[in-house]
Amino acid sequence: SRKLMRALVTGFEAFGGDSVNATQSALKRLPPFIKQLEIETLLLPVSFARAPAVLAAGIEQFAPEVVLCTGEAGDRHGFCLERVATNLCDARIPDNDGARPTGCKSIEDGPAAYFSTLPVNNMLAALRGAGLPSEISNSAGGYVCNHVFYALMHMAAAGGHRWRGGFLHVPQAFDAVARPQARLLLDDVVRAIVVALDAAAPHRAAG
Ligand code: PCA
Repeated sequence: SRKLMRALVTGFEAFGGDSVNATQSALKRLPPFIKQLEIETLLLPVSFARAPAVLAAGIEQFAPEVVLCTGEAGDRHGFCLERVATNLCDARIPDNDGARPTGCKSIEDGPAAYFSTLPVNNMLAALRGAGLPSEISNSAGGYVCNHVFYALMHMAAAGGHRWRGGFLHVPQAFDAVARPQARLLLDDVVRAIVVALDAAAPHRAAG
């Protein structure tokens, strides 16, 4: 079928005193379509309190079939397909509102964890096939990315949704001013998101 489908891709603002976030920069460079996937982008605040509602509103408005949230993880060497969101907030640094929750739950009455409902194995094979250093990660950390990923999967589990969702962590990308040391190029981040989305599209086999 040549029916158009929609994908919502989110990224984050800069945080932790940085002036850039590779995911925010990459969002601006994404194409409007990837084959029959129509791409909508949404920037999320690095805020434990505010990000989940912004995400929920975006999903409501765009009615996507696929939701891929992305965030930057400065300590990762490759692209990390997150397999599991845990019901945990455990921040090492304050978020952009100055909040630093530690050792608490993302959602008080939620289960311990949710798995991504995107085909992470397919996506990994596609990323590696495109020559992009990638792995599957079993922890999205304890900061706002995990919190948003957990909120996303909690929404998905609530039912009545036809979308599948997951999370991709990306390394820092070169920026002449802010990230002169980074070896990865922003174009590679854009390419990774495109390849991951194409492999996650519902017309593909699950894996
Ligand atoms: N990375 C952070 C939050 C925002 C972002 O891009 C994280 O990994 O939690």
